[in-house]
Amino acid sequence: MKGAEVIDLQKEDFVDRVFIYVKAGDGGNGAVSFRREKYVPKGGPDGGDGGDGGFVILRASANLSTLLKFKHQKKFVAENGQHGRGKKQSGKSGEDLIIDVPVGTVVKDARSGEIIADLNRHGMMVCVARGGKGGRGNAHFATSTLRAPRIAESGEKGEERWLELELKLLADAALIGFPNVGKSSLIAAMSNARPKIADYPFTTLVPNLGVVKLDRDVEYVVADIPGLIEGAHRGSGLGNLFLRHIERCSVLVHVIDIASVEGRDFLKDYDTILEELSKYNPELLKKPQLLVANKIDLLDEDELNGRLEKLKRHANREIIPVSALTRQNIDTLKEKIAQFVGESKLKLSMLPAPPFEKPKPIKTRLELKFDFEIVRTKEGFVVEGEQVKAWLNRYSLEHRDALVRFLEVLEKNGLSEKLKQAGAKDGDTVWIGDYDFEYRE
Ligand SMILES: Nc1nc2c(ncn2[C@@H]2O[C@H](COP(=O)(O)OP(=O)(O)OP(=O)(O)O)[C@@H](O)[C@H]2O)c(=O)[nH]1
Ligand SMILES: [Mg+2]
Repeated sequence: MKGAEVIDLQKEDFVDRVFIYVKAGDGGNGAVSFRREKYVPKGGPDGGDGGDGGFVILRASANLSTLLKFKHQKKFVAENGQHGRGKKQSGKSGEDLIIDVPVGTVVKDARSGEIIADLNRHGMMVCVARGGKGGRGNAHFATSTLRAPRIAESGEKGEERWLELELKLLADAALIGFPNVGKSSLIAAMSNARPKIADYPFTTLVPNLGVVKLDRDVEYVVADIPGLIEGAHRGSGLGNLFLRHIERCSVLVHVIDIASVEGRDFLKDYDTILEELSKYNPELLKKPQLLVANKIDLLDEDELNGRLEKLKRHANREIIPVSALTRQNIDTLKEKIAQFVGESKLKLSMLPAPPFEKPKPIKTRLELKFDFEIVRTKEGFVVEGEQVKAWLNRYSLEHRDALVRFLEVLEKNGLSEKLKQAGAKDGDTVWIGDYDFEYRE
């Protein structure tokens, strides 16, 4: 069992926040390839398509309570699509990367601050980066006039972005009970939370949260709620301010001072707390409740056993005797709470997940009609524009046919005319991306 971990909590809002980088997979390139057969000198084109890049998807999971795991890993990259090959073999698509986050995580674009999703139900998913579409192989480009096309598409780049994940931390389990019974001492013994502990009532003024981590996959958040007293539901003491925190927890951990240090009767304490809970909201009593008898170090064995027996008969539920001071039985308590919390999470995780429709991979639109500019530089005339860039990304012009085709498209959009206007003369150099030509009128 590993030690507990604690989040640096801001007292007022208990917000857990992390920034992560996500990158979807790039699409694989289409292949330029020709069939080779015996006795057939020139086979047809058979270059396969590239696979699509994997997506990055966030998924809400009831089994997580915090964003702690993102303190260690911040970079998430989905797999690229594989390139197409000869014999019309398509490249494999990249695996999607699914990242689990706790239910209640709000996902924002870190740059714009725009809210992308509020993942408030178990199983809810949102795509945060779309994979790039794979490029088509040359098998797609054969026409009656171009029977052996040397042309194929490159895969599109996958999306990438920084995300801000924000979680309003809610406790899974609430430690409740009279003042001074040792709630803060217990949260200190179970987690790394370091609340103030003192021998006077109402030491704790606002709930403290601590994260208890049993192993890699089991973690939960406990809240140390300020002491409740008789009349709390009406506003006596501090308790009523925090009863609504208790409403949001799935498990109640009811702490009793079995040694009666303050001279009160522990049976009466037990009843009073239940009564206050039920007067505030009767639904609270339906929550799973663990009964913890604290301060067992102050009693000798006979006395302790007698009292535990009495409490058991009175409350008719399982009791965990512990000492926050000597840490006796604290591990058992941690595991018992984990079990209770786990059961309530399991119920949540069995609800059907909301439907999710995966969006289409990224594919830039190539317009046949578009505008571009001619920029005169020392090296020659450069053809520039958004659509020019898109075409250059899509086709690698080292294949002659792709180059010819793109030049045709540019010509239809007035390439020669524009060059002339820009002052190009016979023999001048023209640049399109990394490729250069000689201008002829
Ligand atoms: N002997 C003994 N003393 C304990 C134990 N647990 C807590 N105490 C003492 O009991 C007193 C109250 O403990 P806290 O943890 O502050 O109690 P609390 O329930 O958080 O009290 P409030 O915040 O006032 O509601 C302190 O003096 C603790 O040292 C225990 O297991 N054994
Ligand atoms: Mg306290």
